[in-house]
Amino acid sequence: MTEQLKKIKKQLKKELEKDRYQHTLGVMYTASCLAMRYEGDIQQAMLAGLLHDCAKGVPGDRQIHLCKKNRIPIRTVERENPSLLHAKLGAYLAKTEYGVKNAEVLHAIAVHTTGAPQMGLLDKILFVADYIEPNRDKAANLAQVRKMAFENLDQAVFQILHDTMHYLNQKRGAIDPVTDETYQYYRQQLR
Ligand code: DGI
Ligand code: FE
Ligand code: FE
Repeated sequence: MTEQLKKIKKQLKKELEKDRYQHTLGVMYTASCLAMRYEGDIQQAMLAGLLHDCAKGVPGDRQIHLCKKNRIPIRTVERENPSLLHAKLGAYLAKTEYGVKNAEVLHAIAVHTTGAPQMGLLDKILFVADYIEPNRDKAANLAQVRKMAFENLDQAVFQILHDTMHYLNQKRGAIDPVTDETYQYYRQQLR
């Protein structure tokens, strides 16, 4: 593990709740495995995995405050569901508080909750790793998605979006237009 990763890991251990920290390590190692499988940059995958939820411990009202203060635009769906904000705010904090300079890593963190149409390899690796890491146990079709992740990454991205839309519809959660757009994009891609 690089010195940069070791240092950030120590910092996050203090910042995050125990379970969130364990999840973060799970995503870091799962992302590294996916990078091996798809010939991505392993260190970048680990860095994105380690930091992706770095803003998760910040309370909703403070997330909104920090976004306003730092001129990060807040959309209506984000104001109404501040849990969506930790991705964008996380990318900002990764840059300003944890010293990450790599634009691809920051982008992957920024889109990790909703996904985005035309995601790059690192974006997809983080999006999938977040869903399948070993500590996860609640999502539908987990065993199937875990296997699929190592066979066809785009298919796994689509399946996760499909199951997330279903989950949000069932619990009547607001669907972020970006989640919907991403879902439609990958559905079209796989036709
Ligand atoms: O931060 P994590 O819990 O590790 O994972 P995450 O950042 O992917 O957030 C997962 C939650 O985000 C999950 O409960 C589904 C939710 N989510 C994803 N897309 C949307 C969404 N929630 C709303 N309200 N709208 C969305 O479009
Ligand atoms: Fe997250
Ligand atoms: Fe996460």
